[in-house]
Amino acid sequence: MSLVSQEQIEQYHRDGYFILKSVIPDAIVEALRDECMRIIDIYDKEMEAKGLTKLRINHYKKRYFVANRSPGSPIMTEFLFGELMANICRATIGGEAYLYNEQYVVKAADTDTKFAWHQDSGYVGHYHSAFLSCWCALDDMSLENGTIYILPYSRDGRQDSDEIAEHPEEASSNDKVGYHGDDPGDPAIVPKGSIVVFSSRTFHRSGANMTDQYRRSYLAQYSTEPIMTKDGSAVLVRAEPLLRNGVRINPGMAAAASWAPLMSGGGPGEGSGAD
Ligand SMILES: O=C(O)CCC(=O)C(=O)O
Repeated sequence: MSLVSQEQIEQYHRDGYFILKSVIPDAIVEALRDECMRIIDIYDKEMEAKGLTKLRINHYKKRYFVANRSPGSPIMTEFLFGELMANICRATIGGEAYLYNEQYVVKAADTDTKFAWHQDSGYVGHYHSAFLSCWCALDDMSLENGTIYILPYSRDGRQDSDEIAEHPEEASSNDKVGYHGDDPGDPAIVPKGSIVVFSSRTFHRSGANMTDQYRRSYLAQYSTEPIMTKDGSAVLVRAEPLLRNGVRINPGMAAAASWAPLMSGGGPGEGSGAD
């Protein structure tokens, strides 16, 4: 049986998302979690050195979006360019896929850690083809620890599922907010190792972490073509090929070697504007 069922493919096109439960092996979840904590530790030290408690949408010891650290990490690179992600891309966006962005999203034990309704496309800032977001749960996800909530297309009020809403910035958090209705969305209550797969046009949010444990996710995003800056002169974040004609053309480390690490720029949390 293939990883993604026909029913899930239909749900992706109809509702904008589907869920794969417990598909990441435990050892990989643990390795990604270890990398996450190592990277957050470095990030904390960077914020401390700069004397910052808020850096774009990052809030010291509360909520972190740390993007595009995979070039320094073999485990992250193997995961991003491995067969699991390749399978999900083939089933959703098809045989051409580029890594666009990747980031850890960490909520520390703090009630001030919710993240506002948005489309990932709302963080890009100009029109682009929809891309794919694979939100990987590195901890068991619950209402209490601030899982994500998804709003299916049929409930988000848009006329056209390709539409990117306006995303004005919320002053207190710097979050961009794209949905202002009162639908709470559907929470993804999933065990660690699960993946919520959704389109960059799908509205989602996440709750506050009310527990005394970290809540960690890893978001891997893939586009069907390079996503460029508005004037088309440069790649916006990343455009490293994963699939061409459905075939994995970059298994292993080649992408990491050919890409200069962005240590202080790139992802949503770090200033590219893309989420
Ligand atoms: O992990 C989360 O809390 C949500 C992350 C998210 O929505 C995003 O990065 O687009």
